[in-house]
Amino acid sequence: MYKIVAIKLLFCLIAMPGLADILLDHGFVRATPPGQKMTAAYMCLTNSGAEDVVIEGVSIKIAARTEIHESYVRDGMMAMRQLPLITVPAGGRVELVPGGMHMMLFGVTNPLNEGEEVNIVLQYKNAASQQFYLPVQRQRMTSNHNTYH
Ligand SMILES: [Cu+2]
Repeated sequence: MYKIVAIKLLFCLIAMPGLADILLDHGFVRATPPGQKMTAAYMCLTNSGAEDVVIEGVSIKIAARTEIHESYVRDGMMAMRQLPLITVPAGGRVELVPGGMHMMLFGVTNPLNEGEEVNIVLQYKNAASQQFYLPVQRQRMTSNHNTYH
């Protein structure tokens, strides 16, 4: 009994410093057919806190490496560039959607099937981290008709 209370207290103490107020919704990882080692994750991040939250690392277990990317148009062609971090402003919202910012997963060894869940850990600059689960979904129609990212 006392042991359980003590353990719970310990977790609270660990979680408290710099506990980020990030809410994740509309998240999904795009399903992969066998043989495809790369895919992308999308999500909306809302910061209900009074301070900006800077995401400087992303770790997704089923991928060897995850990068923060941004799609943009260069000479009429879709291109991507890597971003060092994502800042979710205090009281603000950042949307990672097909055709815009996204997380790029490299080294995905097993096919991702619709209905599965993927563990994702966001590492914040203040050393706190937060864990989420994203569902795997097939290609989703988007308003900008972008089919690449
Ligand atoms: Cu990308």
